[in-house]
Amino acid sequence: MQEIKNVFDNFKYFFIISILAFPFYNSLCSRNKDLSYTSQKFQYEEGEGRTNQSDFEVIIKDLQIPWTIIFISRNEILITERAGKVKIFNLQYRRLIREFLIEGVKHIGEGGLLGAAIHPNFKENNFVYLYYTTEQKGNLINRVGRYILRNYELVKDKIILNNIPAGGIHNGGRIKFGPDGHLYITTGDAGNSDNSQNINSLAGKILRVGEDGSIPEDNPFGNYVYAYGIRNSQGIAWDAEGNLWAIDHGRSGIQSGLDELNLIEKGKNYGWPVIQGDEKKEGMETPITHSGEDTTWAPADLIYYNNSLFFTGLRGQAIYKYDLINKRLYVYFFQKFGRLRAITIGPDGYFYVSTSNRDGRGYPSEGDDKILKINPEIFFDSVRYKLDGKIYKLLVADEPGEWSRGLMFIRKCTDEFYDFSYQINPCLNWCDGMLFIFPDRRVRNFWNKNTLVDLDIYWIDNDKVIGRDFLPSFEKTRKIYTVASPSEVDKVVEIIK
Ligand SMILES: [Ca+2]
Repeated sequence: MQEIKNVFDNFKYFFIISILAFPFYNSLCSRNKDLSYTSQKFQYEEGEGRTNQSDFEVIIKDLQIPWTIIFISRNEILITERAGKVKIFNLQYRRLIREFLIEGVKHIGEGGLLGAAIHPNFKENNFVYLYYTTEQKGNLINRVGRYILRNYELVKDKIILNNIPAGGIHNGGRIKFGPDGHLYITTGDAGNSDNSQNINSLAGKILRVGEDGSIPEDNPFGNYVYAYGIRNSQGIAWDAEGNLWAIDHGRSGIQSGLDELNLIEKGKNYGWPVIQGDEKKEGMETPITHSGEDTTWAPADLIYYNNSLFFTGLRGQAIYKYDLINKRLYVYFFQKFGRLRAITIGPDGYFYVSTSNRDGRGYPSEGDDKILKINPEIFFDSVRYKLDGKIYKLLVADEPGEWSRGLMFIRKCTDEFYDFSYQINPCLNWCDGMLFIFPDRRVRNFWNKNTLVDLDIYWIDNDKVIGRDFLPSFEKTRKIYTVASPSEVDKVVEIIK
């Protein structure tokens, strides 16, 4: 009975749509006949959601908790595995060419062989820096050691920084050379949150160390500490202006959430454990953005690319993009590969990302852990359609205005025009553009708020508008495909006035 009623309802809506839309449709077509693509068949490219096969590929399989990926030459990557191995792969042949077991690594809980970095003059001095958990006089500590990688042999050189407090959890572990030539090291509170506010402890900090382990003269407290009040940062990156950014894990347990993205300045206090989320306190820094109380990113690594910060999510199981211009957060590949950890950009301009499904908190699938190669273009104009052999892009809106997640998505409407008429949110406070198309809940009543003509789609090819449609014409084709998978919300077609 319910079903019959639905069908009736749907039919009713179709009727209303047709009546409402008819004059607009006519006027649009008569204005610009060559923009009519309505009779042609749209075909979404193979792949899931907005991603095509060519947008990402698995290039290495069967790793054990890869923690860091760094390029040591155009075709060679160095990977750390948390259990204690450094592996070097040739990407051209996709082959493991060397592996080294790092002496002394204690793989306990979240500790083990974590970060790696190469010296800015690596080509000359062959210096590789490794951050790892080890045991010293019966105590668990974290340490940064320098190694020399020459002729495919990795030789221990010296300890750069020792006695960073370690624990079963919160070992930090990301290391990167900054634009100033110093080595930056993220540490966690090692399970003792008091460490974070203590500027004499190396735990819960962002540290800044000379390439040889010295204390840079202009460090703020005369020791290795560069910034404090950190809970467990595992990712830092500098943007094009040289600003330092860091992700930080927020509280865990039942109340897990409030993961942070912070703009890091020398000597500043990032609040843990005194303030969280939006809380403010004099002398402490509130994050630029955070995940909210009910969402956990578990951010694991951070890079900067094209006015955006990208970070991976372990528990969040996604790649996140924070757009520094419109200050919005976008979510990609949600739950597609499981837990994600390392992310880097190769000399070829592609992103390289590792899964972390074998770290005891995931569900490994065949081939885990993997290294994925991802075309970064998909994070910027990822919405593509194939039409008669040509690929068209729909651009991303910078500021879609008042719309909520999942609003307005026309999802695989197949042959049934009825599919339009399912309710998602009462829609659109913004009907002044065109837009469309968002996951997963379907659309109903969206013509109620304004007139139907407000809902246009513009087809864009190489940044030129080459076609335009609006709802009734889609109904005619009766074939519409997704622009993003339901889980990859937060993408909008650009509004062109
Ligand atoms: Ca904080």
